Amino acid sequence: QSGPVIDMPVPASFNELTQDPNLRQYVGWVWYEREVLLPRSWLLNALTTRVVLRVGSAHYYTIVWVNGVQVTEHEGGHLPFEADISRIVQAGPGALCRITVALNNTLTPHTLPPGAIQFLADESKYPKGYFVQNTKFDFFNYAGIHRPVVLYTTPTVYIDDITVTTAWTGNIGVVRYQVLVAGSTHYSLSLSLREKEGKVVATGNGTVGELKVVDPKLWWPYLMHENPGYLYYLEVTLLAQAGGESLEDLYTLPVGIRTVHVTRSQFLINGKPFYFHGVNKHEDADIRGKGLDWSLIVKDFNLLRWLGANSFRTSHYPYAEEIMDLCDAYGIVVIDECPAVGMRDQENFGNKSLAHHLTVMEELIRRDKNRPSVVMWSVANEPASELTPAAYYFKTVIAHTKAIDPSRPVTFVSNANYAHDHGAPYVDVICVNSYFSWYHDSGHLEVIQLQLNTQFENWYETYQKPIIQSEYGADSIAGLHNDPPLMFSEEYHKAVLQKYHSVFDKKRKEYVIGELIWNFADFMTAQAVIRVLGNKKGIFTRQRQPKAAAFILRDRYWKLANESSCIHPTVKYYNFYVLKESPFPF
Ligand code: BDP
Repeated sequence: QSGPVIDMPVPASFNELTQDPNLRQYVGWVWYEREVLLPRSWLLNALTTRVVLRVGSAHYYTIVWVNGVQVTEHEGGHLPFEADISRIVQAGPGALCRITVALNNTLTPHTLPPGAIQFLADESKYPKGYFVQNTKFDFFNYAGIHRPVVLYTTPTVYIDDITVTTAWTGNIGVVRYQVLVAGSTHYSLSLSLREKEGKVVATGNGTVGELKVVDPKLWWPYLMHENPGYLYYLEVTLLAQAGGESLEDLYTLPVGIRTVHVTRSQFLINGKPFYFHGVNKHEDADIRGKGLDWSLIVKDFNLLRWLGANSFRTSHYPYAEEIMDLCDAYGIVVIDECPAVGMRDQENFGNKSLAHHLTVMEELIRRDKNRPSVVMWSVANEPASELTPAAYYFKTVIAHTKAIDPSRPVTFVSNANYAHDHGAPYVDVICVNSYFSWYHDSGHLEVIQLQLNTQFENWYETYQKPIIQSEYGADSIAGLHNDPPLMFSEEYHKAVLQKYHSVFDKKRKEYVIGELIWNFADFMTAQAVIRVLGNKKGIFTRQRQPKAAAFILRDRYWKLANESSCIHPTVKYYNFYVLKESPFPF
């Protein structure tokens, strides 16, 4: 009944695991199914045990059944969702649990990112019923169950959510908490904040409160301190009664004590100016597409540290929680972006899109709000912000984001070429992308400095807000050389970067607060005459080997780190390999 069935790993994108071109470009429903045996102890006492199924992310629209009963549906890739499946699995005598997932990767004008199905009806050119999916974003629309699917239990009275914000003054650190409990109104909560070594430094109780830490070890970005990414651990213990038994739910949340502030020309972390010298990434690799891969994650972090990068933007969607955990632990600063990319048509700005956009921001903030590494939310990348409806649309999205999380600044990534920008008036930091001497004045390296200077001056004059160059770069095919530099050669790639850098060096003394290269690594895109097996603007190849541009950037980033007034004097170009003890047991 179901058609062909093949083995499909989870997590992974399904597109590139076979030799079948139809599966690679498939648009529509796919089905996953797996039977698992649950521990009997999970099933015996429905009054005390709650069983949950959690999906890290699935792209794009997902419906989940357990033992044939629908338990949840979710719209949107890149973010987790879960379902309480206790009643279903605890109802029957057997411990077998059949999990069925139907997933559809069709993008519409109202999804994030948006897309459109185009039917091609001319039967002299196309077979009957022929259609293609068109998107206006520049990465391949990989699909599948991209992140881990887990089953876990909690007691029936449980910690549903924790919100933590931090501050410090003088030698006192403050951790404000709010705990949400579900399942009962009768319970007790106690909290202990532990240092990394385990020593309790503050205790509290109740659902809302404040913990004070004397002489706190602050959370600092990588290269801004000799001990970056310092995390405390907040242990929250809930005690309750149910079914005549005592229940205990214990959750441990990593907490970094740090502050973030934005002035008219600076970005301050713990009161000190922070300059973003980092990258834009993609979740993208050979074979697995956007599927989570621990080896790739660790390799990428080692490359970031080799490069001397202190930050990245999660272009153009939220990244896996496993990646975010390491940012917290290593002190890599994150601009956390939602999947609003490729919004180029009028119909992407209606009420339906807006309602979904607000939900996505809520889901993203709920997931990442407690992360010290996340210093700013990005609500969109290069939408058609010149269109009239974009004004109300982005005013609403930004206001909603700030209302849910008043503790972080918000940005909106603009393309320097769009005449009128409806997002910028509402943001705290201006993020601008530009590709001088690439998409415009192609081959003319000599115009970069003038045009970039003009770009910065125009934006600053109009908005009086700090600016991040959130994308710049050029394609190069690894191993292609030409001197004098010609487009697509490694020499041209280097030259573009160097021209941009000379302007950054002037403007960073004024109001430019960061530079993020496009892109960390080559990545797959839809097929197009301007794409050679994908986008080649990576400073690393897709296999994570450095191109010439990587060495230019590495010299620069370590120089910037060493120049920065707040860098600890012992941090040198050469000792990056002295890694601190790994915080995670992977
Ligand atoms: C930028 C987009 C990015 C593209 C890049 C490019 O934000 O997604 O990949 O252009 O064309 O405008 O390389």
